Amino acid sequence: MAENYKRYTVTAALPYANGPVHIGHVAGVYLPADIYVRYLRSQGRDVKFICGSDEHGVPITIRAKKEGVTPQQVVDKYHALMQQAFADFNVSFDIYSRTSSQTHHQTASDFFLKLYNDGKFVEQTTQQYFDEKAQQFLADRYIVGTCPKCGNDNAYGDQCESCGTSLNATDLINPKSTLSGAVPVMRETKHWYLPLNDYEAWLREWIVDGHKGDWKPNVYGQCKSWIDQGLQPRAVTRDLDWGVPVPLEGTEGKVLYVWFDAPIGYISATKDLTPDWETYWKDPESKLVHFIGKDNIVFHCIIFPSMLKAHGGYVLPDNVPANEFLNLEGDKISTSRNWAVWLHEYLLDFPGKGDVLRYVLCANAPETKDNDFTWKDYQARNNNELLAILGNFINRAVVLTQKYYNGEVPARGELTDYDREVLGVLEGMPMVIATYIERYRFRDALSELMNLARLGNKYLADTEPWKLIKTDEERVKTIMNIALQISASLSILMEPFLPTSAQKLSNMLNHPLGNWSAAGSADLLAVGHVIGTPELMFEKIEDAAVEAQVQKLLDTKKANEAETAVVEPAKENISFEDFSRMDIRIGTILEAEKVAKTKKLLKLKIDTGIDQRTVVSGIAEFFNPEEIIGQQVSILVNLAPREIKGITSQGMILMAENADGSLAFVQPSKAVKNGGTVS
Ligand code: B3M
Ligand code: ZN
Repeated sequence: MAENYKRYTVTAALPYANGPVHIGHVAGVYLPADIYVRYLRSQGRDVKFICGSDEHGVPITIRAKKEGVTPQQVVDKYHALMQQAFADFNVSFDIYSRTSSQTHHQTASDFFLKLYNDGKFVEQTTQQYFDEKAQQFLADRYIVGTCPKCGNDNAYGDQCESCGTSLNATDLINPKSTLSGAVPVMRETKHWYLPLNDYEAWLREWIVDGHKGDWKPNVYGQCKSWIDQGLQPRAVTRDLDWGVPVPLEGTEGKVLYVWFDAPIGYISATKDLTPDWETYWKDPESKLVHFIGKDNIVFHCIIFPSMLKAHGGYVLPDNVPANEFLNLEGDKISTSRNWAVWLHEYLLDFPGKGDVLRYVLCANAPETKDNDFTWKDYQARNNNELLAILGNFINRAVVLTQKYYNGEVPARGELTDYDREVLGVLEGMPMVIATYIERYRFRDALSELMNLARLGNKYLADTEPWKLIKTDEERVKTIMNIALQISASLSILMEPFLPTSAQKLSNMLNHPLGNWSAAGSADLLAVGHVIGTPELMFEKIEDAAVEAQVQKLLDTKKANEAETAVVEPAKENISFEDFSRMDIRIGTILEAEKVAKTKKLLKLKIDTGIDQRTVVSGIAEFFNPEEIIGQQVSILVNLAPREIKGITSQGMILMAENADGSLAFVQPSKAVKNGGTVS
């Protein structure tokens, strides 16, 4: 495809090193970026794929506090974990750097100083929120309150994640410290601001007029609406002790705002990667593309470009193909609630199945709207698509070639109309897929790839070489040649999406993965070329495997509910005499039956040691009558008898209530003689 650019600088959002990577991150950012980059490389284009851990900011210090360790320990742990998970998942970064690196601190400091010296900042002393208990200024995620735009009660001091609005802490309604829960007071402090209002006209021209139509509607729409509302100066420093120190005299206790330093991390990482980094960032023939999630749009489309513009000399992003969010089994993915499928855990639970997840997350990517990941869909897409269509086609082509021709590619004879039609589709496919990829429409690209496999499958099913071999050997040679050419093209075209499977297929065909431009050819595999041995590209995923994952999520849900359940406050004190008036004994359940026409009631016969008596108890929802016979329970024997549904209940069984409302017997820890007192 014709492109005016000579080289590509592709970045993927730097994930906060405050937790592992989950499938939402993967589907939103890292997978589309990796597909794009692998495709560009296959096209022979010059590309650098940049990422690294975002190790500053309040998300890190909050996590450190929660885990009872230092911020450095937090970032060391999660940086290593994420780097490994990305590598195991075949995300092909050219560098995975980190913002705590020396290079980054230097680069970010220099960037700040250049803007400072050029008079691009406004210095302002203002009243900011301060937590008197924690003795700390509250910025960003240290403060929550109600979003003035959408009413979300949990908006952060720098952004509302519900509506995406970028905020200043002073915009919040009813602000509260997340450190102590205290209502903050105002205190004076000095900071440096980037006057975004000065860039408004320029941003309008560059985005609103310049990128209409080529930026995704969700990205374009958000940008336009911010610009239309009017931009305000934005503080680029913070009163915190974790981050890149402000490189000015007399600024102890101040660091660069994490969203000021993090995007500069793309530049520092490129510096660590290549001495030629400036070409990738400054030459107008370099195409800069930022892959991000939708909550990062304002930072990549408004703030960072304004920083680059203020600095001068840098290229601006050609595109920012932000995705929407992926939900999990109908619920928003959440690190704090552990509602996620963690990439490193997935790779442990499903060894060798990285490509399956890549396939499912791309096929169902949240490109234009939020989407839902379910384990049922994961299983279905593997079994009905990867295995039944792609795997099945390849397997037939390779196995039959081995069987009929000892693996030698047969020559085509005369072509039928059907053959010509199939070869025509094959020839056009690389361009169709490329066009989608270059427009960041990865779902559509993948779906076309599968259409090619589907066509191959149908071609074999229609022509039935396994039957024809008995009557028309010559015709079968043509059919198998065509099936093999489709397979070879598939190996090239699928590589960006399914790199491990593509490599397997290339081994099976004994043909190296070629350049994109080779795909589509009817003569990719030469006549007489000997292919390799068949191996399985995909295998069936059984119910048990996905059920185990669903169970894991149900356990998480339960644990969350238990954690958030309120423990009732203690009742008023009573005297020992009050207590000793209660006569509680250990007894044994002799009989149990449901009380007719009720949902909750069981009629029990209990040996209290004193006598055998009837007790009506509201426990039927939690116990089967048969299963509780013989169990020991605690019973209040001197409770005045009560009439319940026409039955006289003599006493009350003591029950303990769980967070989910379920009930348990209060039982002795070892057998006690019936009538034993509880005191
Ligand atoms: N760490 C936010 C995030 O993980 C942030 C991205 C930085 S990209 C320069 O959503
Ligand atoms: Zn909001």
